[in-house]
Amino acid sequence: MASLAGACSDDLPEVLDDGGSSSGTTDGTTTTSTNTTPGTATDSGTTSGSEGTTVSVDEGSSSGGGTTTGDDSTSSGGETTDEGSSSSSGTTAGVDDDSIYEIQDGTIPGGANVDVRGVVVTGVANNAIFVQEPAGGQYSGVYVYLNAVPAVAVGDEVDILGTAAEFNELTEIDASAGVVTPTGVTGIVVMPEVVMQADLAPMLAEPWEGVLVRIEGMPLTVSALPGFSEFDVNGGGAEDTRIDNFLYSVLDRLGTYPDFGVGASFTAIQGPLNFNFGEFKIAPRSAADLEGYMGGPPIPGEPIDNLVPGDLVVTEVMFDPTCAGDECEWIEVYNASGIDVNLFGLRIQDSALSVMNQGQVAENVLVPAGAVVVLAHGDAASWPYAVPPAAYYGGAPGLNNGAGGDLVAILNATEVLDQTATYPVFGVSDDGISWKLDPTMADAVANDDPLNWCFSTVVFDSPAAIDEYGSPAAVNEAACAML
Ligand SMILES: [Ca+2]
Ligand SMILES: [Ca+2]
Ligand SMILES: [Ca+2]
Ligand SMILES: [Ca+2]
Repeated sequence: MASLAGACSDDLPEVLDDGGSSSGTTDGTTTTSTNTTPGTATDSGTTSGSEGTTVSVDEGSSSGGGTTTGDDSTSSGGETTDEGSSSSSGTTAGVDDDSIYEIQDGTIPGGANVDVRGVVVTGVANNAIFVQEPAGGQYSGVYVYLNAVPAVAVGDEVDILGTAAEFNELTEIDASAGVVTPTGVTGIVVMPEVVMQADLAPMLAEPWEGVLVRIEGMPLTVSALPGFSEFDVNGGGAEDTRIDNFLYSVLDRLGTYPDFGVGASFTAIQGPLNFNFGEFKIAPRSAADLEGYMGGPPIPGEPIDNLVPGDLVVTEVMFDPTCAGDECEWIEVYNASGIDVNLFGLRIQDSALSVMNQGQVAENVLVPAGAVVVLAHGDAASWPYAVPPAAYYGGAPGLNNGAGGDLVAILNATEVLDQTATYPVFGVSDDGISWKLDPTMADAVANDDPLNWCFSTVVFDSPAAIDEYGSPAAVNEAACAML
């Protein structure tokens, strides 16, 4: 998965949007923040569904490759190398066809230019694809970084010119300066390799990296929600398998998966085996890759995907707490819907309004009608206050402390449910003082007006012996602090 990190590096800076004084320390959070990055590339799957379109084609190679790769795909007998097929395909004469096997098993070193022909697209992300040798087997798949929206679809046969790369333990073809050329053959069905969950244990999974794999269980039960819109499943053995949101996100489609959570289950899950942040992950590509869904225990409260803009209101924003690196930023959310709501899946963004830079509530948070709750950046380890928040949303977004201020937006799977006005900043004067909405103006339209907000006047906690001002999970006071 070397490339994912490489692939995403372009996006990383934007994650750290906490421009304020804290930026140095905020960098520390990058690990977590960036983890969101691959995750949230999610809906790319759909975006890139822009099939039909043609990729920028190198006509030189495609003219030769068209026939060659056609042959390649039919000669799916030998799984060892391409050599058999390339030699067998007389048309290829003179073309040295590198295979994915050679790239994945190290025969071709990182940094080498590669010319891979007649491989099949098995997954499409927003700036990358997975491809596989039609013969399948171990070492048959690889991640291909494009740095552009792929103009190919699952099942397309392609030729690839690029560079073999190994980065953060991920093997990839970097085709960002190369070319991916459809041969014109489409609709090729690559059968997934059925593996045991134990085969995907960290020490054993390497040969399957990039390969379309499938696990089956009786059933595969959701065992954990680690955040970042991913989840773990367990079919009864010792090994949990992480399910990625890189190509398709269940957590962003909770309407499709009612009562999703720990205890929900599937009978089979398949997708290319991704690798990032030290974990192998199966990346399903569509609902079809997630078979036999059964909901878990009923989840209390109305799911956020049934809410409409205005049902939830952001009423308070601690954008510059005094803790290190602003790891303990928090927001307050008011349930104005009139019914009890469950915030599971709620996404939190800042002024970038970017899925590349968002947090998400990954647990059930029941908010009774009319109640306010606190949602916090980071995790419990970085929370300095006596009263815990209702939930943590992870390492992104970072709310800007610097010039221009920032805002908070909260979203369900499909739309912004509420967005605040842009808060003003006052340098060190606003440190540890929350920005709060006038309690008589607690609605999603009134909070668009910065004149309905001001800074807090009441001390709520004194971590590290420094007074901090705000009213987390309590109705805001009317008074305003003058900064
Ligand atoms: Ca901040
Ligand atoms: Ca400040
Ligand atoms: Ca609003
Ligand atoms: Ca409050």
